[in-house]
Amino acid sequence: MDEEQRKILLESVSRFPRPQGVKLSYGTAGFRADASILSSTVFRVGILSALRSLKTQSVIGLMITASHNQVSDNGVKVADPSGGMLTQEWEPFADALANAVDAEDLIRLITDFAKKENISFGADQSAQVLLGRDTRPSGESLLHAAKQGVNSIVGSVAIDMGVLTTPQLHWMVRSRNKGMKVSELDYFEQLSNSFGCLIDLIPQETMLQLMDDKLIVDGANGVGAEKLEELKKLLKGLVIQIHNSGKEGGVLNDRVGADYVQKEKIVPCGFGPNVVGIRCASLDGDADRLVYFHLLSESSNKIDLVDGDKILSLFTLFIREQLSILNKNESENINYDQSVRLGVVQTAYANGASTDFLKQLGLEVAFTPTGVKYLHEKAADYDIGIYFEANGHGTILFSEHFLCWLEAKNSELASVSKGSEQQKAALRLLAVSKLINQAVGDALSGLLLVEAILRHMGMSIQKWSEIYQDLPSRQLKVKVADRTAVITTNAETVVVKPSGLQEVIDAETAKYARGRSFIRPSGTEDVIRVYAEASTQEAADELAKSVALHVDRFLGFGSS
Ligand code: 16G
Ligand code: MG
Repeated sequence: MDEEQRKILLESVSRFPRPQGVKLSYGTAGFRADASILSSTVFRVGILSALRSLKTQSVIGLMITASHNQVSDNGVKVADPSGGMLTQEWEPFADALANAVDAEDLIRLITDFAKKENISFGADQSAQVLLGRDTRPSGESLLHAAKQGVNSIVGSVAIDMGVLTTPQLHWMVRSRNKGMKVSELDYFEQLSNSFGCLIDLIPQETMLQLMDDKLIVDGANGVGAEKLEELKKLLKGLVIQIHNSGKEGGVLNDRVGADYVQKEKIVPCGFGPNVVGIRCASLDGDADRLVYFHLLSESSNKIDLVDGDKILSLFTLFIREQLSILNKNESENINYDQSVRLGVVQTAYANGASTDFLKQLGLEVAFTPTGVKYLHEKAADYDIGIYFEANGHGTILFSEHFLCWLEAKNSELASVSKGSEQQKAALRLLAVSKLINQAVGDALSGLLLVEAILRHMGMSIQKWSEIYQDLPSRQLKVKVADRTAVITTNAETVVVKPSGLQEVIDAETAKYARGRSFIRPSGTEDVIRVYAEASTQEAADELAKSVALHVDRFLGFGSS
C-alpha cells in the first residue's frame, strides 16, 4: 500500500468512528444492528466491497437493508460477481474489518489481507461497486458511509443504483458481470416478458378453466410494494391489489410481511374479513421472501399458510411436467438427454410432509444448514436445482450447460416440429430460467412464476394448499448465556455440543408419533431456536416445550 492510499484511509476511517463495546459478526444475512451504530460498519463494508472487486476484477454489490427486522434496524451485505452471497472465505475478514479498533489496526488488516490474496492497489487498478438500499429512513446516511468506504480505495467507484429490493441489486450485479444491461427497466422487462411468454403457452384446456384472477399482495410497507406497483404496469392479464404499500401510513414490517405471516399464521394488518378465500401473497421488507395464504373465515384472523415448502413443491411439479413432455421422444431426429439432473434443496425447517411429498415424486432431496448461501450452493450442483426455505426464500437455478442444451434443443424443435408440445415445454423452461432470478431468491419473480403456474394448472390456492397436508409444528426460542456453545451437524439436525443434549432430544422425540425436533443457534438473534413437529398440534407444542426446557437446563443462565 503506497503513502497516498494510506493517507486517504487514515483520514476517512476517522470520519466514521466505531462505537465502543460493539462486536458485530457477518452472519447469514450480513451485518445487522440498530441503524444508529452502523455507519462505521457500512463504511468498512464499502472498503471490503472495493477490495473484493479488485480481487475478482468484477463488479460487486453492496446492499443496505435489514430485511424483515424492525424499521429502526438496518444492515449491510455484499453480493459477489455471480450475484450470489459474498464468498464464505471472506467472512472472517469482514468480521475483522468491522471490529478493527482504529485506523492503524484497520490498515494493518487490509495490508496483510491484500498480501495474502494478491490484491494490488494503485491508480492503475479499477474497482466498481453497485450500491442499493431499501426504504428504511436510515438508508440514505448509511449509503453515504458506503460510498465513502468504496471511494477510500484508490481507483474504486461506487455507483448508486437507488432504492431497490435486495434481489434487484443481486440481479444487477450478475447481469453487469455478464455484460448485459442492468437498469431497473431491464429487470422489469425481463420479468414481464418471460411471464407473458409463460401465459401465452398455457394449454387451451386450462385457459378455459375458471380461475380467480385477483391477487392481493401484502407489501410489508416496504420496497417490494413500491417495485410491484411499477412492475404491475407491464403485466397483462393479472389483477394485483397491493395492501401495506407504505403509503397508507403503516410501518415497515410492523405486524405485516412474509416473516410475520409465516411465523404467526394470521392475516397481516391491513387485511379485513372481506379477503376470505381470495389468493393473497406476502413479501418481506426487502422482497426476497414470499409466502401465500388465504383467510379461512370472516370471524377469525387465522390463515391457511402456503409457505416456501409449498412454493417449492408447486415449482417442482411444473418443472417435472415440462421435463417429462420434453423427454417424450416422438421424433427420431431428436436425441433427448434422458438424464437431466433435477434436485430439490431444503433445510431442517422444511415441513416433514413436504419432504415426503417430494420424495414420493421420486426426487432427490438434499438438506443444508439454514441460510441462503448454503442452499444456493447446493442447488447449483444440479442441471435444475430448486431450493426454498420454509420461510419463503428460494429460487430455481439452471446450469449454463443445461441452458445451452435447452437452447439448442429448442432450435432443433423449431425446425422439425414447430409448435409441438415438446417445443412448448422447451420454451416454458427457457421462460422460467429468465423469469426466476438466477442470482438469489426474489419475491417478485417468484410471485410471477407462481401466478403463471397456477394459471397453467388451472389451480386455485385452495387446491394448491391441499397437495399435501402440513404436519403440525411449533417454533420456540430460548435465551441462553452463550449461543455459540451449541454446535450442530448433519444440516443442523444433530447437536454435537454440548454433549448429552442430542440424546435427551432423541428421547423426547421418540415419545411422539411422527415426532421430529432440532435446535440451532440463530444467526440473526441472540437465541437458540427450537423446532418440533408431530402428528397433532398439541404434541408438537409439547415436544417443543420439553426440548426448550432441556436447552435451558444445559445452556440457560443458571447452567454452569
Ligand atoms: C437470514 C437468512 C435466511 C435464514 C434466516 C435464519 C439470507 C439472505 N437470509 O434471514 O435465509 O432463513 O436468516 O434466521 O441468507 P435465524 O438464523 O435467526 O433463524
Ligand atoms: Mg429479506
